[in-house]
Amino acid sequence: MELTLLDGPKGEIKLWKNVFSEEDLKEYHHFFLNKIDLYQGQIRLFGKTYQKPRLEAFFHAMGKSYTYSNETLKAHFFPPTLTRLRIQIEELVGHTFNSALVNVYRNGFDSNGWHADDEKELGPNPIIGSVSFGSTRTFVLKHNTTKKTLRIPLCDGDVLWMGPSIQVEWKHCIPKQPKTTDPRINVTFRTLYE
Ligand SMILES: O=C(O)CCC(=O)C(=O)O
Repeated sequence: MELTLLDGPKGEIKLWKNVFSEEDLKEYHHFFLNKIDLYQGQIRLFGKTYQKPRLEAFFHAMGKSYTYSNETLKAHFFPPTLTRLRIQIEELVGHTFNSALVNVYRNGFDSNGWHADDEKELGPNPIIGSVSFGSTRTFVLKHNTTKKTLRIPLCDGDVLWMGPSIQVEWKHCIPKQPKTTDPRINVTFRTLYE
């Protein structure tokens, strides 16, 4: 396991590589691709409704739903495997979370457009713990005013921590990567407040 502090946003991005054992990786892949109810949500753009280019599921410790991209995601309670992953991530990054958004990118044609995780339920300075499994995809961050851009390849078993200024000062996205044929799973652990 290694920790890389990325140059840039005040050391507020940390990346851990090779966090999981082979058995954990196998278990988490199987769990997220086969054992949870994935849902294809909708997004409204310029007055038209489209299917989101990825599958999602949302989990909250108290079953509290989450409104994101103008859509309310129904919450599931944490199943034991996801609780185990949450505790692993909390111990690694030193922060506790009460919810998790799972995104499954079925192949390189799935994507996630420019946004910040800045919904008001996340509080003024959200801290995010993001875990990736499966295909490597590039996570792109762009600063809101300087337009400085960081490209971070997120590989199987990587954990990315985004500190309190990131959702305020930067936007991020996962662009399409058409040569990628295999799925990628991303789990962002978050803290939702009342
Ligand atoms: O897939 C990723 O790495 C990012 C997911 C994301 O941007 C989000 O859940 O808000």
